[in-house]
Amino acid sequence: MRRFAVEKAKKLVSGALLSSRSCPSSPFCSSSPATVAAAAAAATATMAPTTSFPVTMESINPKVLKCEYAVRGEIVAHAQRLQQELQTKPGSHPFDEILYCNIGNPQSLGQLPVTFFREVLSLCDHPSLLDKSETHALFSSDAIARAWQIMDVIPGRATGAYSHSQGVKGLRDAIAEGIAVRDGFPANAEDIFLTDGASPAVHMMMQLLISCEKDGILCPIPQYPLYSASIALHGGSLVPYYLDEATGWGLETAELKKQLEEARSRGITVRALVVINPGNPTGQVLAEENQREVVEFCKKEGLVLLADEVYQENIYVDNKKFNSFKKIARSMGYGDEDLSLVSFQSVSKGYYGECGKRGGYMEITGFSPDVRDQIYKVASVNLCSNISGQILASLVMNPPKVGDESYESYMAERDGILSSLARRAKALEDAFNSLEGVTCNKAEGAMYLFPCLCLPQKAIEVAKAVNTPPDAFYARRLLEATGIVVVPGSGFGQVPGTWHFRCTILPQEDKIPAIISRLKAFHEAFMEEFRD
Ligand code: DCS
Repeated sequence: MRRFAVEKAKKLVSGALLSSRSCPSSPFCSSSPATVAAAAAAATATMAPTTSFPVTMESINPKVLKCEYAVRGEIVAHAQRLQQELQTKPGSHPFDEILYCNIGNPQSLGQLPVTFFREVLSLCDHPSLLDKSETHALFSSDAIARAWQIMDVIPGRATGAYSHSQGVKGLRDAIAEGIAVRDGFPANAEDIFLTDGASPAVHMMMQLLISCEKDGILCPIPQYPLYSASIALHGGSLVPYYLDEATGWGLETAELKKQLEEARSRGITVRALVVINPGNPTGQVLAEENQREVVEFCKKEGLVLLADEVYQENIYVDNKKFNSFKKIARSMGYGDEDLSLVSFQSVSKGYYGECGKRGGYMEITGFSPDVRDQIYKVASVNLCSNISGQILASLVMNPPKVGDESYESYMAERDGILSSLARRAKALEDAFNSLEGVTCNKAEGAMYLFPCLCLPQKAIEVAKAVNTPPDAFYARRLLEATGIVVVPGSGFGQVPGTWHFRCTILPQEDKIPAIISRLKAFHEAFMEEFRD
C-alpha cells in the first residue's frame, strides 16, 4: 500500500512537471527531479495509504505542486539530516559543523542586532519600563524618546492590538519621511502598506495582477524564487528576461523588448516587470542610466514596475550607489499618471538583518483610487502586519541622526557590519575566481555570490545518470565533503546549459579563511575525480 502511494506521488508530480517541461523557455525545467523526490519522500513518510486522508496529492491545488522554493529545498533538508547525524554521532562526517550559506539570514550566522533598534523595540514591547528611573541608566536617551514618540502614535498605546490594515498611521508617516529624505522627493503615508516582511507584499501584488495563465510577469533570470513561486501559486506565467552574465549581470532593454514581444506573440498579457536591485542572486547594482531605460520601457509598454529594493543598504563598491526607482522616475519628471510603481522594502536585509521580526512595506504609486481600495481590502483580510515589524520598519527608515546620543555607536555598528560584508564578499569572490573552471562576478551589492561552474563532461554525465541537474550534483557533493550549504543555480533559473550555485557572504569573518580552504580542497578533488 505504501509503495502504491509513493508511485502515485511520483507519477502525479512528474505529470505536473511535464506540462512545465513543454514550455521551452522555462528556465526551471531542470529542478523537477528534486520535486519528484520530495513528493515521494513525503508520501513514504506517511506510512499509511493516502486514500485514508481527505486531502490527497491528486486533490490538492496543482498550483501548489508546481510551486518550488530552492532556498529551503532538497539540499537544505539533506544538510539538516547531516546536522542531526553530527549531533548523535560526532565524527561521522569529515567536518564538525554545517555552514548554512544557502539563505540570507544574517543573525542565524552570528550577526548582532543593532542596539538602538532593539532598545526602542524592548521599550515599546514593555512600556512600563518607560516610567522607571533605572531605564535612564540602561537605555540611551534617544531610544527612550523614540519609544515615547512611537507609543504616542499607537492608538491607546496598545502594541498588542490590531492596527489599521495598512499599518499604524504614525509609523507610516515616519517611513514616508524617511523615503523623502532618501529620495529628495515627497512620499505619502497613504501609499505605504506595512507587511510581515517583503514576501507578503509581493504575494499581494501577484494576487492583484494575475487572474489566469495568460497573465504574464516579466522576471529576471536568475531571480529570487519568491517570484517564480508566487507566480506559480497565483496561476500566472513567468516571462523570463535573462541578465547578461558577461557584462556583470547587465539588464539589457533589448532583451526586455524581445521577451515581451515573444510573450505577446504567444497570447500572454504581460502585466508587470520585476526588477531586483541590488540583485539576488546576482549581486549587481543598476546604473542610473539603466534604471531610466527601465522606467521608460514600463511607461511605454504600460507595465507595472515591481521594484524589489530590499537590499538598498547593501552596496559594497565605491562606484555604485542605490537609487530608488521612484527617485529615478520623479527625476525624469514622471508622476503618478505616468508610471505604476511598487517599491518593496524589508527589515530582513541591509545591515540590520532582522529577518525573524518580519517587517517590511510596499510603497505603491500611480494606481487609481478604486484599485488602491481593492489593495486595501485585500490587506484588511489579513487584519494587519505584526506591530514589532511595523515599529522596526519605521526605525530602519529613520535611524539615529547627528546629535542623537546613539548616533556614534549606531554608525559604528552599521559601518562595522557593512564594511565586514564588503571584505567577506571580496574574499569569497577572489576565492571562487581562483578555482579551475569557475568564474564569479563581483558582489556589488546584496548578500550573495553566484559563480558559474564549467564542469567536466564526465561530471555532467554522472549527474544526469542519477537524474540530478549537474549544479545540484556539485552542491550535494560539496555539502557531503565540507558541510557547506549552497543553493544550485537551477533553483534561480539560468541560461540553459550553464551551471551555477549561490553562496551567501554571511558567515562571520573569522570563518571565511576556513571556508575558502575547504572549498578549494573540495573543488580540486572534484575536478580531479571527473577529469576527462
Ligand atoms: N526580495 C528579495 C530579493 C529577497 O532576497 C528576499 C528574501 C525577499 C524579497 C523577502 O524577504 P522578507 O520576506 O524576509 O522581507 N531573501 C531570501 C533569500 O534569498 N535568502 O534569504 C531569504
